[in-house]
Amino acid sequence: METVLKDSQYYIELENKHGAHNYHPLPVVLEKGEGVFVWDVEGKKYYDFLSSYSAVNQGHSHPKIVQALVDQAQTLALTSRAFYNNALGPYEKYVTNYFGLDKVLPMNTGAEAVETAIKLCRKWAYEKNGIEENQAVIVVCKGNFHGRTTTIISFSDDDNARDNFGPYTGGFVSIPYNDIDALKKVAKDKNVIGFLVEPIQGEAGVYTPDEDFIANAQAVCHANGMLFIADEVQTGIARTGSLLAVCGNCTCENKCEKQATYTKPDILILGKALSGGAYPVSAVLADNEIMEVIKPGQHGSTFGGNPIAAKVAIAALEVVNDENLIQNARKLGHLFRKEMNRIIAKTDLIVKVRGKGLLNAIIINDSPESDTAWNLCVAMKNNGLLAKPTHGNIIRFAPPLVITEEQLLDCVAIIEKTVLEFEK
Ligand code: IF1
Repeated sequence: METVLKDSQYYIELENKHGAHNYHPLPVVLEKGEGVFVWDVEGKKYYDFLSSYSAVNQGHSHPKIVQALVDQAQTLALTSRAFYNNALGPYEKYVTNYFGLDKVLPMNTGAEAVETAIKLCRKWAYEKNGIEENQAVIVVCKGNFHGRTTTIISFSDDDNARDNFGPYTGGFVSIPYNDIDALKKVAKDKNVIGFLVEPIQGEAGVYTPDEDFIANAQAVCHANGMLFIADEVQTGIARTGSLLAVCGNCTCENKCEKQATYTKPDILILGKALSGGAYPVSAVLADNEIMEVIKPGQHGSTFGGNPIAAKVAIAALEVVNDENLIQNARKLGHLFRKEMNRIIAKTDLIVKVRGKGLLNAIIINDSPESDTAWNLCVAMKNNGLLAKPTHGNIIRFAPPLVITEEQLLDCVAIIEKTVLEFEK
């Protein structure tokens, strides 16, 4: 029998041959993860500085989350919502209390949760706000990323995400990010019923708006009969050094609904880290007067609110509290940006670092069309740290939030060494 060498190249070729080419991964094949580390099939160990796009905030294979997953999988995995199950109710109580909104609608992926929020906002506008049939308009921002469905890509301005997937869904208007005057202007139209926004634009390159933008945007929404819809799929659940990015810079210990600077969304969208990466779990939260417009049969999902998801999400949210991930992300975020600025002073290769908590990006001194950021990521990979470029010349840095100060400084040393050795 022929023996096949199952090295990285083998698995890369397998994906190339049998998988759709809808991604361009860094050439590394992972087989194991634990905390902040992942290992490739050759046994090489890396720091994960992407965290599966901020899904693995709690670290890879967190024992408490894995235990919840295994226990529930062995007991009851799926009932559909045709029947009640004894895991969903306790989760709904827990998650609504955790985020300070009355009700939750459970889904699976981020894009599904965004779709849910759009449907909820529209239905509320027609039934509670007197908008005429089919006239509702939702405001979104240029440079947004909210997922991959046909409706969501309809209001993307990323050609790659959008081109040749038409015809597109109407009912959206786009304004520049961080432009409160533009929001005020479009809000005057009575058919404009909501503002869907990322509190920090992740895909656009970790673009942080002015300190007061989110609070001002909510105020504009409320003054004009609009719902303020926060997409915290990427920024939520401790990533930016607060429970939610809409919590701003408040120093209170994790009691978000009491924070002075908390801008409570009318509709809150969560995904990714809601499961710590163990399972696809997303959610839309809103207060009763909004959520009650959805009646039986009007929205749902086979897997949404399944017992495994419910147990996994509780465990994932408990870990955030147990291990003080909010405080850690905030503290180490400051340290990380300080260290990056120290490196920037020594090199022409990096122009700038920006971000909040442990969602950060460095801007590479080359054009978005260049392959410099990609090559730098390959070089960092070879030195034991995994990160990925976005928009050509930006590299996002988002380690699991369980990272220690010592590990973070170890990563800074890898980044520094790679940058200083790097030849364009
Ligand atoms: C891909 C980025 C991250 C999101 C926000 C909804 C969703 C996402 C704010 C949809 C998803 C992803 C998906 C991933 C790349 C990615 C991403 F690079 F595009 F910006 F995270 F950094 N709202 N973000 O960021 O969630 O349906 O994927 O569960 O390859 O599409 P999903």
